[in-house]
Amino acid sequence: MTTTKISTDLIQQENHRRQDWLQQDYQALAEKLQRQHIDITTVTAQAQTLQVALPSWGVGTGGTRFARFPGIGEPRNIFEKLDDCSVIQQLGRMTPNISLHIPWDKPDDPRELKQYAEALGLGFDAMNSNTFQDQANQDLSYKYGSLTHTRAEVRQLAIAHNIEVIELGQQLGSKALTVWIGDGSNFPGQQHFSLAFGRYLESARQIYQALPSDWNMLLEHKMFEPAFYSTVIQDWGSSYLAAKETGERCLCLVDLGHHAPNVNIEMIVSRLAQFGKLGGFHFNDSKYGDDDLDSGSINPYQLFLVFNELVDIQGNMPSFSPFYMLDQSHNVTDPIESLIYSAAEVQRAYIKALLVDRTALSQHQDNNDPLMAQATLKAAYNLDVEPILQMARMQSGGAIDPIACYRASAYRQQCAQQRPTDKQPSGSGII
Ligand code: LRH
Ligand code: MN
Repeated sequence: MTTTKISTDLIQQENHRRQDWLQQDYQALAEKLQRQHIDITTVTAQAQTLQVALPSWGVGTGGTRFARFPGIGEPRNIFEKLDDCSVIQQLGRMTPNISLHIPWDKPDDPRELKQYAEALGLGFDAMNSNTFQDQANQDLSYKYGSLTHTRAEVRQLAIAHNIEVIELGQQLGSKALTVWIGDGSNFPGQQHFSLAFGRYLESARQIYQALPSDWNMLLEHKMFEPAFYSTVIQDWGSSYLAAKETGERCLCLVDLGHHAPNVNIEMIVSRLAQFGKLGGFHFNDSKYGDDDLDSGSINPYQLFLVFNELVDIQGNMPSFSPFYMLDQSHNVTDPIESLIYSAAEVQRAYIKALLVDRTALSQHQDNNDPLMAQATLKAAYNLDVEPILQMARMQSGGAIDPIACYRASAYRQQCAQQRPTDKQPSGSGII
């Protein structure tokens, strides 16, 4: 029996108040889709298969290098983070797994953590290593890099950390390791590009050798920050080359915020998938840099276009199942609300992509009819699929309106009672 943080009676009451309108809206959309020979119950069932992992580091209030303004009832440890994630899952029903970041979430007793998560009906998604910060008792620094550092002993320290993260992940039931490193340079001449990349490949191979046979290793590229002149794994090309050189189960992870403004990310998705190296996503949104804003909050059409590619790929490769995760920093909203809302925005993009008339689209492409090709995509994008999201949640025991339900539960206020806010001045950084 799963432990639940929100009373199921409250969810039923809140759903009961909205059920009739949902039925009306759902029926109206069903008739509209029927005209296109689409069965709404099939699409709703497909929507319920989408799962997006929650970032453990996104459950607490985030910050920037300037400041962090903690909210009330902040989670103080991984167990309270799991409690909050269980609320997101109970109301939204599409985020059953958590992606941990080590050592931020390093448990004293992995078995205890696994049992605690299982009691909440939660599991563990990809593990994230961290060689972009020095730990308190660390004698060798990552200041000038980690897996690509010029000194072998520093690289060995970073490799050992990644292997330790894999071993912990195995105890928790995870099936993937995400490797993002900030290694790079701030000035021309500071780093030898190919030597540094060569050191990366050697380190990645050593980590890959420790990878269990049913695991994936996900390489995450990023254009800049913390390095501001060059980054070793700076773009999808570098990531693809490294994944190819490292091994078959080494794939590329696309964090939407890690590209220059206006980069065509949906085409990068298509390329990586075409060559069998698309392994996962960190969903978020951004207007300028790696802003880590809520998914779909700035450029929802781009999120739709990414899923349009993913549905097309899935159509040709049924076994295609990338790791989907949110990677956001919630600086001014209640993180639980932002994660509920963002997961739903990812699901909305997926549902709209499922509704694209792909036969018509390929005809317009073959006939070089750009207007009708674009209009075919827009026809799906412009549909209001909210009734499908609500029905998918209600049918799987969640809330028709999860934000309203969350606020009615006063869960955050309860946490404020149970979790005294640390009066410490607001440090910076995301945890
Ligand atoms: C780097 C990144 C990476 C995580 C970190 C929290 O910007 O996207 O995925 O390790 O954020
Ligand atoms: Mn990321």
